[in-house]
Amino acid sequence: MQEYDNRKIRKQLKKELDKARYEHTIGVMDTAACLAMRYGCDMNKALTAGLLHDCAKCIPNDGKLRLCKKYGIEITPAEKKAPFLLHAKLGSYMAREEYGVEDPEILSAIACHTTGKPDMSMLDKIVFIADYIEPGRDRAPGLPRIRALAFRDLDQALICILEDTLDYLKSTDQQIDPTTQAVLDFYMNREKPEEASEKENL
Ligand code: DGI
Ligand code: FE
Ligand code: FE
Repeated sequence: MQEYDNRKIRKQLKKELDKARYEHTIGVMDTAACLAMRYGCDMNKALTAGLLHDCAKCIPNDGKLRLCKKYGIEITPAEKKAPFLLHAKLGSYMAREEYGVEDPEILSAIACHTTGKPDMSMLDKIVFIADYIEPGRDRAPGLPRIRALAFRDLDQALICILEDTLDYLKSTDQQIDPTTQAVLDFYMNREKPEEASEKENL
């Protein structure tokens, strides 16, 4: 299995990101690696995905729109209204084209790190959660609780983050990408396998 040269990627990223975003990126990389250790996910994939998740973040919004059109990346109505959302999909494209990352699991985790997606892989969840709880984050409510939960129950942490994000977006009257709500609905409605088998045994 291919491992990527994270040191080389870091050097390249340092030129593309501002200082705060670079530090956040290192926080996400390290936190994703810790979660991968905890849950038996591939640590090297978590490191590379964490490192590159925001690689398109510092491109101005009009540039994001222009590049997505140029590269044939679909722009949904929600993304048109809130173009910063595109840094996830565009970042996934750039991770492949500019950083040489071809692993589909890493590219998926980058592409869905902002809104999530229904039926995420473990690596998708790890990067999504690491992005929210990395040590440099301090604004979201209840972070200590979510940080602890992330190391106990990945899906419950995912649900809490989606709920808190949607509450925050509603309270600030921001455009909500239907994907974000759809992901929460998916995880809220999904029965846990144990519960399903308990019912079968009744
Ligand atoms: O890029 P980061 O700031 O590290 O983190 P991110 O990619 O998760 O983006 C965080 C922001 O994304 C946060 O303010 C919540 C916002 N977000 C998540 N889902 C939606 C959304 N913003 C809008 N407008 N609509 C969404 O559905
Ligand atoms: Fe991001
Ligand atoms: Fe981020």
